Amino acid sequence: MAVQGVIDRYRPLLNIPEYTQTVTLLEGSTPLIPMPKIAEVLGKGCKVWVKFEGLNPTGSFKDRGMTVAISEAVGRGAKAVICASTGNTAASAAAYAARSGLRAIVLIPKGKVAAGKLAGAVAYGADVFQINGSFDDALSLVVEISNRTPIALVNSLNPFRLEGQKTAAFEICDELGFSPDWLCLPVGNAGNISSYWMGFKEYNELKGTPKPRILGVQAEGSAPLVLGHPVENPETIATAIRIGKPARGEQALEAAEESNGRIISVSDDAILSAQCMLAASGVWVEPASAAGLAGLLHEIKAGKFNADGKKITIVCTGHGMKDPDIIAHSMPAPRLITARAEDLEAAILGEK
Ligand code: AN7
Repeated sequence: MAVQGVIDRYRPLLNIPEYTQTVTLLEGSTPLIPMPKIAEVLGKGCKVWVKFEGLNPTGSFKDRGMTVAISEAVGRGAKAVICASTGNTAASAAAYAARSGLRAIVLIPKGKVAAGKLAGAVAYGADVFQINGSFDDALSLVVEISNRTPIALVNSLNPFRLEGQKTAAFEICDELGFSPDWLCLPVGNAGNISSYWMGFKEYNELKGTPKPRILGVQAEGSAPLVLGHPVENPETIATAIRIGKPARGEQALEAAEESNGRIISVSDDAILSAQCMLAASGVWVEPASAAGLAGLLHEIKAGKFNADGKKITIVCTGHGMKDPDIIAHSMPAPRLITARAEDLEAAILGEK
């Protein structure tokens, strides 16, 4: 099968207008990587896969939704798109806009966007603006502008974003030949959890594939859906999910409830240690992307989750290279040695 983007691969299952003009970077079809070492830690006879969304063209799952949002915008004659972003949406919007000749305008919270994301948005040629404020402030500004002008909003309030992102659920079912018992993933603005649930429900109706239970995971300092109210000053080292008023919050809570799952929160330390655990199996993800595993470990430790015999998919939403500084801070710097073979040998043998 020739390489396809998500629109070509799943077009009959996408609720998109006729006039949609496909703009693709051949996103999607990301690997579902077996994680036997982690499965052993989680429970007896359980099977674990990582859906590694960091391997999309701009390094995150956002590309699935962006191909559809931009394709729709182009089809209807939009000349510019706008989004607020904690980083990945910005980079993705910028790339797909560049590909289709649209202007991309992105608004980010100053100082809170990881280096690899900001660099991407700039490299793809977006007009990047920053505010002294949060993602939530930025989102309300871009919503207002998109209401006042013909500039198309490409945040996940845009329903076409969800149409694209639900394809990840299709891919998991198609690849496994069944659906997992549990799907674990980070929750920020809550578009992705809503998309997955849509996708699994649709496959259930179409093909009878059973629906998984969903474990959504927020960071403790940014956990509006766990606390039950917006968080004015969200904080977390996982800047991707540093969001206090999720646009799709209601839908996310519904997904958790309908799937007989739940949304929980974990500490930044738990996120960082899950990030290391994934890296120790060769999968380096950005901090937010480790939240799903962190949540799973948290629930198992608290005796609230029995992983024995379960089939579990962990969604890792973004690549580790998006946020290299985190690792530089949490890991020891490489040891400096003199440029002599004896020193290198001694260092390797641990004599010094
Ligand atoms: C790596 O880029 O909100 O719950 O502006 O980048 O669908 O918001 C990013 C979110 C998880 C949360 N993992 O997904 C943005 C933005 C990564 C992310 C999420 C994001 P949603």
